[in-house]
Amino acid sequence: MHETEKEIEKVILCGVHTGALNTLDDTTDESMAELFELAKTAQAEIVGEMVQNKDHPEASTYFGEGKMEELRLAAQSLGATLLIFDDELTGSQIRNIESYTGVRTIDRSTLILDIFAQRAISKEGKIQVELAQLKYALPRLSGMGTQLSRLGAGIGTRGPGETKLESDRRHIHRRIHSLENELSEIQAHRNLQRSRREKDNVVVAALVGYTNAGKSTILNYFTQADVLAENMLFATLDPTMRKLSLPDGRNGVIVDTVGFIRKLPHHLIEAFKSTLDEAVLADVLVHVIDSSNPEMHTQIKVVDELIESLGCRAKRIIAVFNKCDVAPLISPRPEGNYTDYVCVSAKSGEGMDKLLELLHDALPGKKREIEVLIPYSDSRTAALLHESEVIIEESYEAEGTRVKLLADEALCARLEKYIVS
Ligand SMILES: Nc1nc2c(ncn2[C@@H]2O[C@H](COP(=O)(O)OP(=O)(O)OP(=O)(O)O)[C@@H](O)[C@H]2O)c(=O)[nH]1
Ligand SMILES: [Mg+2]
Repeated sequence: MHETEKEIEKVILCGVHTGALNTLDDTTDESMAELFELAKTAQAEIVGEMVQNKDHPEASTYFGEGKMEELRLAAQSLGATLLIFDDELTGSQIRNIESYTGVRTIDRSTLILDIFAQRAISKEGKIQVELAQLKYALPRLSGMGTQLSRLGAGIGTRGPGETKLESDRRHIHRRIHSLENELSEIQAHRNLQRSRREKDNVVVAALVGYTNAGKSTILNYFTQADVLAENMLFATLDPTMRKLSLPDGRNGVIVDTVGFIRKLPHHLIEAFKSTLDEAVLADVLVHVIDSSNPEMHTQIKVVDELIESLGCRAKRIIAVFNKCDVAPLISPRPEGNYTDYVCVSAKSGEGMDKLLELLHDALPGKKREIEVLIPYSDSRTAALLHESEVIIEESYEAEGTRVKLLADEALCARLEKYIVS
């Protein structure tokens, strides 16, 4: 079969610079740079960029009147086929901008959703993305361009166009309902797996962090997982779980999760709730930070805020300043919400032992090495130790059996009267 090559979109990126540099919602230079990366990730060709200094975006057209005209002319002369705005647009803003410029218009959220749609592999991931897309589209139907409800628009406010809109709405509601049902079935399966892990005392560490920070590379380092780790945004969508061998033999699992980014559409967070639960319910969070990125501090803030909004603030959090092979030296204890921190390079392996040590200490059920002397009269305790396979060294002496072993708190308490060191 022939597949016609997808035409490359020629894009102009648009944003408003409010000057309020300390708020994360502002369209700063970094946010525009990120929009650039996102557009590139979606395989667009960026032909221009337009930023207006303004207290806040205009309600009707986002840009002011003069800037709109400038945008219209620029779009014409550059042959732009798509305008991407850095903030979420309303349905009427989309409609107004499109009819003024004659160019299809989307916003940052739509772009992120589009990238997610390209990346989704698992059934769960696909459902989550579609759900987020539909919920995003619903209040914007009348402005959504040709895909859904263009028929009849512009002729009159009622008539066939309106009817089409209504049936589109109904259709979307039905679809949302059926997707939510499917998702809750998958969720039930996930819960079952989780309760099995809990029953087996499997401890869980979840990798969270800004997109492209190196989460998957860390997972691969520890577990030879072969998860796609790429220099691109949102390489990972599905949570990947791998066995983590802790030095004291405890059963651990490490989970890789979807990356965060500023201005992540809230419908997306909502739809990804079930996968993000893997992080929410983990014993320890590992916040992976790209310390070579000049925007490191903003990115830490974005992730901290998301951790907080997921209700995980009180969790034990290990901050991992990754990519230390190419990063400038980190100041002692950089700002952020975490219990411990470590500088590593998942690429060269530097600091990774220390990270494993921190995980070992932070995960529940930690074992420590003790030495006990068990009198020959207590054969039950000796048998118990042999069964639980925790013995490192054993020797028979006049007073009893001398055993060096790894013991968790419960076992330590039980052996207390025999402990010699
Ligand atoms: N120099 C250097 N590059 C690294 C290091 N760790 C990861 N990278 C690179 O950073 C890029 C992103 O790594 P990933 O592991 O895919 O990042 P991620 O956090 O999983 O990203 P998403 O899945 O997109 O959220 C890749 O090109 C890696 O090779 C490191 O320690 N040093
Ligand atoms: Mg990844």
